[in-house]
Order: sequence, then C-alpha cells, then structure tokens
Amino acid sequence: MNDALALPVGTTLDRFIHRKQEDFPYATGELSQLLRDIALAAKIVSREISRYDQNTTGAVGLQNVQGEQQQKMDMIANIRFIRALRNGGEVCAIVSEEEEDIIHTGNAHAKYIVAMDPLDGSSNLDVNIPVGTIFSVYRRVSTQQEQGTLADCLQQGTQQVAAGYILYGASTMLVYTTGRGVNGFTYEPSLGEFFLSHPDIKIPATGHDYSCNEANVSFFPLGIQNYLAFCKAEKYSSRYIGSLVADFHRNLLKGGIYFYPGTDKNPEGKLRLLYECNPLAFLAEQAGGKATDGVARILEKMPAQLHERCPLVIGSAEMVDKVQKYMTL
Ligand code: P6P
Repeated sequence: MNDALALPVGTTLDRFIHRKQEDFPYATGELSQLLRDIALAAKIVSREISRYDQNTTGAVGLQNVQGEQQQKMDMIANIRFIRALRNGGEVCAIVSEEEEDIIHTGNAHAKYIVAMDPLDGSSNLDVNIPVGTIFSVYRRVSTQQEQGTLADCLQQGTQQVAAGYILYGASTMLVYTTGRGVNGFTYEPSLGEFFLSHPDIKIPATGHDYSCNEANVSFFPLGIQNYLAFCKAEKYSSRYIGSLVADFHRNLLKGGIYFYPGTDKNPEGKLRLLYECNPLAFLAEQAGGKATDGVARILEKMPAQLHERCPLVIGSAEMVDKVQKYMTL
C-alpha cells in the first residue's frame, strides 16, 4: 500500500477509490466504476434490509440452485446486484449463488467477471442477525468480442483483481481489497455515503475465538477434531453466529478462526469456492491471515464447477497453521 496515499478516516469511498486508482499506473477506471456499482447495490440492499417487512420477510416458497429455501431478500439482493453491475457496464458475466447458470449482462466488451453470494446467511434475517454480500472480481480471459465464458468464471482465486463483502449489521460496512491491503468503510444512511472507518486492516496473528458448528464435530476430519480439543484445552471462546460474513468480520478485526469442514451432509464442506471461500481467502491473506481447506491454500484451488463446495479454514495465520499441523500429523 502506498503510504503517501494513506487517506484519513472519514474519506468517502468515492474519493478513496479515485485516489487508490493512482496506485495502478495503467488503470483505466473500469474497476473503479465496478466498485462504485457494487457500493450502489449495497446501499439499496441495506435500505431494503433496514425496512424489513412482510414484502421482504420470510421464504419465497422456492428452493435455489443450492437446494436451500430461497428468502425474499435473497431474490431482492440478487436482482439489485445484477442490475447495478449490468447497468454499470463494466461486467460481462456474473456467477451468483442464486442462479444455476452464468448470467450474461449483455456488456460483451466489458473486461470483468463477478462471482457473488448476494445475501449469505439470509435465513438469519427473520431473527435480526447480521447477514452479508460476498463478491469476487476477475479479469476475463476470453476475447472481448463475445459474451463471458465458463473459462472466464472458473479461474483460480489467485487471479482475483478485487474481492470484498458488505456486512449488514448494527451498521452496514463495505470491506474490500484490490490486492494492496484491506480497507473498511461504514455507511452513513443519512448522507448516503460510505466513509473510510477501518484503514489498512490487519488480522492479528493469533486469537482466542473459534467459529464452527460443533454439532457436526463427529463428522469432522480427525485433525480438525483434535484442533477443536486443543481450542478447548486452551480455554478459547466459541463464537459462532451462523452467518459467515459476521463471523469472518469479527475474526478479521479481533483475531480468530472460522472453519467449516466436510460433514455427512456436505462431504466437501458447505461453502462455495467461487463466491464464498475465494473472496474471503483473498481478503484474509491481504490482511496477513490465511485460508486453507484444512491443508491446501484456498486461492490455489482450481475450480471445476461454478457452485462447487470446498472445506474452509480461515482467519489468523498462526491458528490456520495450527490446524494444518493437526491435519498432517
Ligand atoms: P450451519 C449460512 O447458510 C452459511 O452459508 C454461512 O453464512 C454460515 O457460516 C453457515 O452457512 C452456517 O451453516 O450448517 O452451521 O447452519
């Protein structure tokens, strides 16, 4: 990160994006515009969530491609982000947790691909638990003469040009990276602006919080079971909200580890590689943390399918390393 461009807390997101674009000498402004499009959708979804009523509460009565009960807000968030990215003109194709196939935006000459979970943890909305949007941005590998291709979408996490999340909690926050550190912005609804509130976030090397669904422990790999026993012996605290973005955000700021290994119901884990594991892994590493599938680095995994699942161990570097040690004993 270029300290000379270190911007003060309170800088608006728009000014921050503009100034940071100067970090990239060949930047054309397209990625900057894409980030603004994401921020616009985030403001709209934040508003919809804050005025949660019978039009937005509860399930739709349909299952999404994941076989999960689709919440009304899932569909609203999905539509809002797709519309913002399509209208913004910088994205040629979108992969969404809510859509089985690639969404072609019609912007055939656009340079970027977005993979997203429009509203992760949405089943928590009815009980007022924080939820989040997770996004990942890639440069297309196909020529800019045709619509985005499957190969454009199935890229290794190391190829991400940007990634981030929006946390709809006590306040709405946008946290993202473009590969030069991680910065957090807090939304002020009365002004309709995101303001820099958490510059240059670094995750503590270790922590004393672990996040996992212990009901599944008997199905965890033995190494993970042994690591969990270690956490208890060390008198760590169990902190599991059941909302990935909220658990990740707490661990990012205070140190800690989140793990969702394979279980009987989801032998490959529950979380999706393209739009949950990869973007959070990019953020974790940019903040000095780590992300593996228990052993292998998440960002180096080669996706074979749009919605493939992957075990995830993510958070403070020393804690992720400890899991790897237990997994390879
Ligand atoms: P479980 C929400 O459905 C989610 O994808 C994550 O946000 C959360 O961490 C996890 O699943 C919770 O899963 O099986 O513990 O209820």
